[in-house]
Amino acid sequence: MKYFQNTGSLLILLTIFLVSCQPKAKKETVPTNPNIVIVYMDDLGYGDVGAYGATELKTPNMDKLAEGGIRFTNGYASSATCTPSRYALLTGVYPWREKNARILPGTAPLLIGTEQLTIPKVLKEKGYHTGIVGKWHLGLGSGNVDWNKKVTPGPNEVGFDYSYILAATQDRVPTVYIENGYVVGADPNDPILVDYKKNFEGEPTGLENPELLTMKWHHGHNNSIVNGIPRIGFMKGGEKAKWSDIDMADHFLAKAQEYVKQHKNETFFLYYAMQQPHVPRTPHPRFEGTSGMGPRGDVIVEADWCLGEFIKTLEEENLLENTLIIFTSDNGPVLNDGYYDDAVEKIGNHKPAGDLRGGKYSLFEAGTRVPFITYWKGKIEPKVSDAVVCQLDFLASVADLVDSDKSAQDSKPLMDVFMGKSDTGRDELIIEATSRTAFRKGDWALIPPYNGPAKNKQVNIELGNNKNWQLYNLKEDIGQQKNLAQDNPEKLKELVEAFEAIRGTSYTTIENLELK
Ligand code: NG6
Ligand code: CA
Repeated sequence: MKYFQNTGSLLILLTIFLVSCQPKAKKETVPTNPNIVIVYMDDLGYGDVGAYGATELKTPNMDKLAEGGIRFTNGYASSATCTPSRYALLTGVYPWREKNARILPGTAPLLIGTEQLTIPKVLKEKGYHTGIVGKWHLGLGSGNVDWNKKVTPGPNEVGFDYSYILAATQDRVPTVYIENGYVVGADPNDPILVDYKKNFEGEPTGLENPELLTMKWHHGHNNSIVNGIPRIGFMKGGEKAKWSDIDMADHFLAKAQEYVKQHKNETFFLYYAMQQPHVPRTPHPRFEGTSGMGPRGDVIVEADWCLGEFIKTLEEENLLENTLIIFTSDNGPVLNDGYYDDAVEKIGNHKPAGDLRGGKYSLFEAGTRVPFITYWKGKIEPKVSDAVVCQLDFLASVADLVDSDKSAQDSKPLMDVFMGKSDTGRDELIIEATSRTAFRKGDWALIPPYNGPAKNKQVNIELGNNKNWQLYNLKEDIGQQKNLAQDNPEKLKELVEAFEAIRGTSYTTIENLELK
C-alpha cells in the first residue's frame, strides 16, 4: 500500500514537472490568419454603387459592405481594361512591364509565369487553401490548347488549389466552364474546337445569320452564335458543355458558396470574380426589369444580390468575423460595349462614372478609379478613406498580414491602410489604359501626349488622348476639366520627372510615335 502511495506521489510530481517544462508559447493563443476573399467585379463603375453616390440604381449589399467597412474614394484598378488589371492584382507587378498584358483572346496562352509570385502562392505557403471562382481572362495553356484534354497551365499552376472559371470573357469563346483544367460537360463525341481567325465550315455567325440572334451586335461580336448571342471568336462542338448565360451569376455564386462550405475548417483565400456588368448582359429572368435601366442595371442588381447571398453564407458558417473581404472592380464603366442592349437608351440620370471623366479604356480617372471596399466584421472600424490605394498593393499587403517575407516589384504593403489604421496610402501610381500610361501623384494627375483619337466613338468614351501634356488637380477638379499643364510648368516638370523615374523615358507619346 505504502509502495503504491509513494509511486502515486512520485507520478504526480513527475506530471507537475513535465507540465511546467512545456514551452510557454504553447499556452498563449496563437493568432490565426483570417480567410481572405476578393470579390472582383467586371466593368463596375465608380458611380454604379449607392455608397459611391448612385441614387437611381439600388445596391443595398454593396452599400452595407461599404458602410460597415472602409470605403476608399481613391481606390484604383491598375488598368482601364480587364487582363492587365487582373494580372497586376494577382502578381503585384505593373501590367505595362508585361507586353502581353492586354485584352486577351480566349486562345491566348497563360500570361502569368508558372514561376511568378502570386497572391495565392504567398497564401498557400502559409497554409491557406486557395480557390478561384469566376472570370479568369489571363490566358490558358501554352498555345494551341486542346479543349478536350486537360487545359494546362492555368490557375492551378499559378497558385490556386481549386479553380472554376470562364476562360476569357462572357462575350468570347469558348463559352464553357472549366474546373481544375477540365471543361465541365465535355463530350468526347462532340469535341470542342476554337479559333479566333477563321470560322468552322457550315457554322452560323452573327454576321451572316442575323435571323438566329436574340441579341444584336453593335460593333465586333459577330462571330459564333451561342444561345442566340453572337460572340468574339469561332467555336464548334461542345453542345452539352456550353454555359447558360442567364444562369451564370447563380452558377458562380453556388460554386463560391460551395467552396466556402467545403473549406470552412481550413484557412482559405477565395478570388470570386463575377462576370457582371460586362457584356453580354444577361440577367436571370427574375432580375429582368428590376433596375429600370435595362440589362446593364439589372445585372448590377443581380450582382448585388449575389454579394448579399455570398456574405450570408459566410455569416451562416460563422466565418464573417474571421474573413477579410475586399470588394472592387477591374476597370471603369462602359455602356455600349458592342451589343444593342438599351444600356445607353435607358441610362436616365444614372452616372456610371459618378463625377469622374472617361470610362473603360480611358486614361482619365473613370478608367481606373473604381469602387474599392475592405470589410472585416469586428476588426475594421467603418470609415471613408481618401488614401490612394491600388489593387497592385494586395500582394504585399496580404503577405504582410500573414507574416510572409514575400513581395513583388510594384506592390506596396498597405495593410494598415486597408485595415483603417492609417490614411497614408501611395504617394504615386502609374495607371494603364490600352498600352498607354498616366500618372497619379498626390492630388495631381498627369497624362502624357498621345496621338490617338480623343474619343472612342463606338463606346462613346473619351480616352484621354491629347497632343499636349495634361495636368489636373483632382482635389479641385475631380472631373478633369481644367488642364493646368501650361499654367503650372513647375508642377508639370515635377510630375514628369517622378513619372519617368518609374516608367523610364521610352513610353509611347506623340514625340516618339513620330520617331518611328
Ligand atoms: C473589347 C470588346 C469588348 C470587351 C473588351 C474586353 C470589341 C469590339 N470589343 O475588344 O466588348 O469584350 O474587349 O473587356 O470586340 S474586358 O473588360 O475584359 O477588358
Ligand atoms: Ca473588365
